[in-house]
Amino acid sequence: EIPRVTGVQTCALPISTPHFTTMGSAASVIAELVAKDLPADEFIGEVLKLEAFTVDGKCKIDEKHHDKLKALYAVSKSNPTNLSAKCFDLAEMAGLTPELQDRLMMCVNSGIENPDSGLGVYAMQPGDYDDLKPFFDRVLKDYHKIEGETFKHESDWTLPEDADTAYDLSTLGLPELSMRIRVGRNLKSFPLPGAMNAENRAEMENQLTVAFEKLAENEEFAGSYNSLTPGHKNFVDEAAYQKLVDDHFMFKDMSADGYLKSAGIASDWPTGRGCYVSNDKKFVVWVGEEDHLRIMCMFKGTKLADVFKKLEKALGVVSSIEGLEFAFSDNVGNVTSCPSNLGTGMRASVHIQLPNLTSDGSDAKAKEICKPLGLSVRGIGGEHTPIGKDGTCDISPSARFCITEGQIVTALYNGLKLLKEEEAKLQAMQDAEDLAKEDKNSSDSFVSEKFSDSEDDDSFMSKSSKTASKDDDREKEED
Ligand code: ADP
Ligand code: DAR
Repeated sequence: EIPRVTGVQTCALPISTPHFTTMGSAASVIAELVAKDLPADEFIGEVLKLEAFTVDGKCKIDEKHHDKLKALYAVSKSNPTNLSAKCFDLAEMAGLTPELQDRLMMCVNSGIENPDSGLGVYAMQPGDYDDLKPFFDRVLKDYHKIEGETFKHESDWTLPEDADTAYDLSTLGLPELSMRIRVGRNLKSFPLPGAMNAENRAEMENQLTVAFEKLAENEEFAGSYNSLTPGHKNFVDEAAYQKLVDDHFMFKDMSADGYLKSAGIASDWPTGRGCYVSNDKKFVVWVGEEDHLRIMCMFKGTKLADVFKKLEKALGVVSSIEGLEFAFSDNVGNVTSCPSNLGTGMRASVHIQLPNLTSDGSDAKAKEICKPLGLSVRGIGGEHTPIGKDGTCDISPSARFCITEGQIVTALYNGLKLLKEEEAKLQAMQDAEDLAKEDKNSSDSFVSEKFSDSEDDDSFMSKSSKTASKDDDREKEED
């Protein structure tokens, strides 16, 4: 374990981490190397030769990782907000066992291959958040804006007693909206999606198919499973798959998502992927997307509490099915592939028309207004898709971690209240503008009518001055 130094500040030790490590003489040598502003590969190459990174003349970090580490350092310079690079500590990695070094490099691969990643990190094993805690704690604190040294996620599905009425969107003057709340869950008995092979994926799907057959016996959540795996007894063809996607019951082709591909999460597509849809179409379970399971309730209405309580009940039924034990950590709650979903794994959204905030056809203004409200804006096809032509946006609270499930629904209601006020302000401004235009048009048409039959073709001003002079003559006569 390399002890840590503090107080030595520089732009970037190996991977632009604010953390320095006590490496005695190495600290000053590294500072000299940093000052040389060497190309990333040269810099890392020199650092890894230092005594602090070697034992018996051999680098503590396996050679197979060196090129990726050089690329990660380059990302830390080109994309300093990419958390896979920003939060990485090379000296810390040198102190890990070879197995943990391998796991850590898998976790940051998406960020290395996609420098524009906001996070660039995905967990690969259910235990990664605990086994690689120093690194993941830095990522979680940065991404979820957690103050203070320690944090602990607590889940709580409690809503205020009056939530049925208090969180009724009709109180905001909103019509029935498409409401959806989903949670990401992973089975503790498998690697997370990024580290699964085709065999894992098929085996997990077969286990879940049996679980879904038990679920089909439940009166409220009875339904059927649709598999994309060729040869699976519930296999559906391309047309049926596309219909499920268009109806928002199924996820898009993951192989099109570069971030998920680099993380290994989209591997072996479409093996082991599918969706369970209840007969009433209000309850859906995705299999094999970014998490093993995405469990969701979705229907049109105004009562957020209805969809929340239905999901809570559904989750109770699913998690009671034998063999379905979810990966959970006392520190970080429900374990998810992406740190952005950790803890609750919950995204609560509505599809709402925002014609004024999207009047330029983009989501830019909506995102600008929503960000300070703690809301995310997505397109009608979900993440990385465009908003609707009618200005429909997918609005959801951004927070998932170190917030309770009940607080997320509260955040959605309160956010929509403020968002509606912003939309109304723009509408009022638009109405005033329209009125002013109408007034101008009507006065213009009045004037043009008044003078339309005059013999001379004077300009309006000369015409009006003529009117004024006639009025003067009349006043003089009266006097
Ligand atoms: P996730 O919510 O699981 O992070 P996405 O944002 O990609 O994933 O959305 C997945 C699918 O769910 C997309 O087809 C999207 O249109 C749909 N969706 C999300 N929110 C709603 C909603 N409130 N009503 C209807 N469909 C929704
Ligand atoms: N492109 C990834 C997305 C992170 C959040 N979205 C998820 N998990 N679907 C990034 O790191 O930017």
